[in-house]
Amino acid sequence: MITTTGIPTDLQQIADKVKAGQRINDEDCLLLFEKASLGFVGRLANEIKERLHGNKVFFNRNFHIEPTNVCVFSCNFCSYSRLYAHREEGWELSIDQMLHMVKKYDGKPITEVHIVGGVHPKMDLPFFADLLKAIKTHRPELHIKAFTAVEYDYMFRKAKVSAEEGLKFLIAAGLDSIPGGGAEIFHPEIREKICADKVDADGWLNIHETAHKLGLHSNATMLYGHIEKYEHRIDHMRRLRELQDKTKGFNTFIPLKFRNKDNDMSNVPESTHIEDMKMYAIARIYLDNFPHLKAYWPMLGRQNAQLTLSFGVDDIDGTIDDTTKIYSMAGAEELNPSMTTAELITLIKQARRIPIERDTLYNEIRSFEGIKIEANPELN
Ligand code: V47
Ligand code: SF4
Repeated sequence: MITTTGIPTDLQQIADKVKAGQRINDEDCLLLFEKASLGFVGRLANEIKERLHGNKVFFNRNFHIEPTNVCVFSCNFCSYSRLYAHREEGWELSIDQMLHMVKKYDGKPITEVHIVGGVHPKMDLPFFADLLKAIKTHRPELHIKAFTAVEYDYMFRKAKVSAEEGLKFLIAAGLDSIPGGGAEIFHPEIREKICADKVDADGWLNIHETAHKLGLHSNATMLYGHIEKYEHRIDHMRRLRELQDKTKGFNTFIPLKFRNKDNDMSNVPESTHIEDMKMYAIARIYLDNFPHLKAYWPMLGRQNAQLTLSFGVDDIDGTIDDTTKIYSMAGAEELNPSMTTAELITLIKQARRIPIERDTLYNEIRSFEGIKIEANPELN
């Protein structure tokens, strides 16, 4: 059946639900993936984005520390890690080296350090607690967003502590929030094929639920565009939506496009740009209880990240300052990911949006509406 506007009735019913602020179900979501045009989902997602945040697009000033790329796990999509047996090919940073990286930003208006890396058998819970303490002692106001649920699961099991005990210990040392990595695809049919040996869906969700109960906020990711089917993406988002209903602890959802360079899944083609934009739009429509949707520009590239701002995205992460290797090693366009604040602002303004600098928890620091960015050295 087709409506007078030319839109199939089933799709029109979904549009009516979204416009009325109602939640769509899994069948609706599958229909959007399979049948809806990019324009159709894009319009709906944009409506939701503007209802939530008007014309604002958020960014922050951050840098990454990747303590090591040595990893006990062997995820097939990972281009970044080196097994412990080949650790001479990777890197292992000491606390002093990492503190030195933090000190490079002394006097600069950075608000967040994002710490994530491989799972190294010798970097344990006391080591990371000492790292957090050293950073907080040096710069107490710097927000530390650190370690994925995969890293927590390993370090807590090794230390023989529960998620609650381990997280409390790290919060006391300076942990402020948790990034969204390690989620990949929750469904066991796919998880067993792409990352069989690391924490499963329940373990990942349990760590985030525990963190939320302890008052921490966290993010959630999904690695899409490889061997998974739409049903697996929907299953993944449903589990996140259910947990968010319980805890309200997630800040943002970050779809991560699978990149296929130099990994054991290099034979799997990457998704098209149209598929990427549809993924963002449908995530915005389905995850009605997630306040934010982030496009991570080092992985998508600047121009595609800019395009997502018309497909439901309200956040493009941070300046990064060339401090992450995960995506460049996997084939992302951004070989040396770094943008000045002025470049981030320009990118957002070119999409006719209002750039808002935020902190990690989305408190607004400064609006750049109407501010001339040329010849403003503070933004470089
Ligand atoms: O979990 C690894 C992904 C993630 C590949 O919370 C790959 O603000 C694509 O989670 N192709 C880690 N993706 C990074 C991450 C993240 C990034 C930015 C911001 C936040 C946040 C979190 O990177 C891993 C995995 O899903 N990844 N290899 C690859 N070949
Ligand atoms: Fe290790 Fe993470 Fe790479 Fe998996 S994705 S091999 S857990 S570094």
